[in-house]
Amino acid sequence: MTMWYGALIIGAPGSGKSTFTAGLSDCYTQLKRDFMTINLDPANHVTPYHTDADIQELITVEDAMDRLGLGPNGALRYCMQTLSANAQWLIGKIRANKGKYLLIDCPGQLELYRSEGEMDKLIRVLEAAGVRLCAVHLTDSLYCPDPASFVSVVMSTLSSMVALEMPQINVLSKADLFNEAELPFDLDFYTKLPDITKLVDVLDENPLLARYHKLNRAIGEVIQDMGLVSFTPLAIQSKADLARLICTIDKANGFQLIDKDIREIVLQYEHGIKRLKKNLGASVNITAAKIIIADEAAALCIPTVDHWHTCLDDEGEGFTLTEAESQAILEEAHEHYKKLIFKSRDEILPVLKRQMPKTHDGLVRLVGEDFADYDNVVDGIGDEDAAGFLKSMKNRALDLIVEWSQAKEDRHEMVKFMPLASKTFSKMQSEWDDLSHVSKNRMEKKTCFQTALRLIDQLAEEKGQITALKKQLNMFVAMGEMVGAEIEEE
Ligand SMILES: Nc1nc2c(ncn2[C@@H]2O[C@H](COP(=O)(O)OP(=O)(O)OP(=O)(O)O)[C@@H](O)[C@H]2O)c(=O)[nH]1
Ligand SMILES: [Mg+2]
Repeated sequence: MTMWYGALIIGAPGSGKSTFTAGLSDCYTQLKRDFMTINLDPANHVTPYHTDADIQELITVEDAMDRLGLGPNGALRYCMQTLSANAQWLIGKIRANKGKYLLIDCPGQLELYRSEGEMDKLIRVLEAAGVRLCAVHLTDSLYCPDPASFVSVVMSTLSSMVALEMPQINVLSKADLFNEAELPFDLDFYTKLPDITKLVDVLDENPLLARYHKLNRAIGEVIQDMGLVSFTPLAIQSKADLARLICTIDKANGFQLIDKDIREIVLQYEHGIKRLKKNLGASVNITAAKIIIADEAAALCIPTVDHWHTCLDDEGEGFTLTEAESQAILEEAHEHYKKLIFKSRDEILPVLKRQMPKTHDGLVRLVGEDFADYDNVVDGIGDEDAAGFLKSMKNRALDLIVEWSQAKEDRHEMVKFMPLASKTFSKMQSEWDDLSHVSKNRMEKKTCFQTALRLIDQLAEEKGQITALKKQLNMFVAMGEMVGAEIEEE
């Protein structure tokens, strides 16, 4: 399911929501984060940011006031009800911007943020469509000098936290206007709220409010007992404040995790994924490939990502033949193999070049001109035993090709060739068995041979090719042994 992450920017009228949306837009542009801005405030005629979707395309407060004779607040609620009823309009806008981070600027009227209210319903619909939001609730620090107002805005902050049932970050906006000298407490007190009942004590100093001492204390205790509200100060000009908030929001809505994951995949795995698709088919199961590589990496005691790079991030094209190339090689082999005779291993490539150029080119792409690429890899392992094994394997295979080229046209010679080939394969197997674990691991770290075989066998469009090949080889070795025993008896 496609997911969208974003911030739902809420708070009382004038608390700085639109300014904050604009501040985040600027930062995201600088950070090169793909985002879209959505204005859900039907009274926001001018926004300090570019809007990608705007509720005013659907309805405006003036429309509602004119047509239904409603006052500004009633009209706003009507607009939000219209939006709720037409949530698919908004979802369509979001779906058209796949994977973009959402910045949603909301209206300020507190009554919209009740439980089961207009915003609550809209949020649930968005959640069902795969939108993961974090509410950012702005509170104007201009309320700090008046304890009664401040207690009331803290209450409304708490109320939206409880009603909306979603992660919420509380911001004390316009922190640059906070003037400690004029206030009974410092900024830390207003943001961390260690004991809000102290503000209630200040209220008691006002004879008018002292009459409501019990009520005020009860409200203070509700806030205190909930222990949910604290604020992050924000001065919109401060990039440091914005950066801190961006990190907090990303953590709260889960974007931090996915963002890391996407970046990891894009940066660390992108090239390898392309190569896997090219070599094993576009529908190759990338997760299964990662599991195989992780498994092999664990056996080698190296990080998965390192092994992934070695196995798949070859800067060159790697050994891939198009279907047409493979077909051409098969046809060429079918036509010319009978005339093919090598006197020694050194003749193999030159003779192929003359008689079967397509096959020659394919082979050179795999091993390099004159086996140079093969030899480079072998020398790069940095392990004498492993290098010795691989060189011996190459020579044994080439010698076998020489023998086969000479025997293939003579049935009697072919009978003798079978036990010879069988012995060669058995020797290769025992040389492999004799190789120490350390050498095998060093070899695998450089060549990814074992890993590549597993990837091909388990993930290529036609599965089990390597397993089938091993079975055939085992059968061939057994047959060779049988034939060899018979020849000896004769
Ligand atoms: N000094 C200062 N002023 C700010 C800050 N943030 C916003 N303002 C100002 O506060 C006023 C209100 O800001 P808006 O962004 O329009 O607030 P709003 O919450 O979107 O308002 P409504 O859409 O009417 O609900 C504007 O004049 C802003 O310039 C800030 O961090 N510091
Ligand atoms: Mg606004």
